[in-house]
Amino acid sequence: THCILIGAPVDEGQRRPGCLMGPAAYRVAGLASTLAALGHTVEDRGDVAPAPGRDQACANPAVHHLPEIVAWTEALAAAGATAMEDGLPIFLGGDHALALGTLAGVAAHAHAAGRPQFVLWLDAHADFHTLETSVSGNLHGTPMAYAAGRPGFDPFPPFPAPIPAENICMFGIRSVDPAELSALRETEITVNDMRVLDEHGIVAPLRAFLDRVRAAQGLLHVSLDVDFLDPSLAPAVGTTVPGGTTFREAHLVCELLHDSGLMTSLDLVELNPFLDERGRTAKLMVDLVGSLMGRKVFDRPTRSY
Ligand code: DIR
Ligand code: MN
Ligand code: MN
Ligand code: MN
Repeated sequence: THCILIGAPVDEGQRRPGCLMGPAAYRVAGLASTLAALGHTVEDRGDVAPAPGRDQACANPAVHHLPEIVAWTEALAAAGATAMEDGLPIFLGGDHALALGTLAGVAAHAHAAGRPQFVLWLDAHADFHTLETSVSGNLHGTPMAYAAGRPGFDPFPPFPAPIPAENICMFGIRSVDPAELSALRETEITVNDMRVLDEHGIVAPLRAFLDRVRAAQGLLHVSLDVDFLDPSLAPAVGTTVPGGTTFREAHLVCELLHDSGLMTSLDLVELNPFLDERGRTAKLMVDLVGSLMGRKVFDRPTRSY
């Protein structure tokens, strides 16, 4: 696979500075050499630099850094759509607001290619707020709503081809605000919260989703938020939520995704290296990418996919 690294040092989607150091931390933690050791080619396109933000009106006074995030969205959508032509983009965040842009970019590409776009959202949070419903005003809590085509994103470019709810699957969810919950209840989005994973494990719910992606010959964007992991494993994130996935659960998700051969783009988001313990979280994220891209202990024959 030709892996295209795209730095997205977005820091304005939340209030704890440090995510802007994420792309550098992934590079220091050996992401490129990890991919190369697995036999992939790697092209690092450096960090995206957005145009200066333009003033934007917003009725919700809590929302902050809207001009900056709109500018990031435009720049990352363009970089993402271009990279999809050339290989497998891996977006190095940056907070989760970067997914406003990456999802727009990959969805535009899928639409032009006549393929359905699917999303696997690995996160403690649903990130399903609109500009109107956000209580924190932190725009990292909005990308999934934008991509699903919810109204209330007027300052942003219209989402190119809104992703049908049936094509969206969330894993690891355990912190959802009331407005997100009532909106999610109105949709067909598959929400595999931690309770579902406790009861059914990783394999059955993930296979059910991947079978749908395969049957539709879809493109699959995976968005991996550091807080998908339990904070005891991955402390370097601004919004820790107890009760996250274990080391093996997270690797198993990645291994099954690799076996499926279906992933076509990837976000790594919310790493805040300023909160890390000597690169521990950055290295874990790089190890997970290793599993996503084919690292395994034995070459055991896998079940048909
Ligand atoms: C909360 C937290 N739902 C908010 N969101 C996220 O601020 O809207 N934390 N994404 O990581
Ligand atoms: Mn600022
Ligand atoms: Mn998130
Ligand atoms: Mn999160």
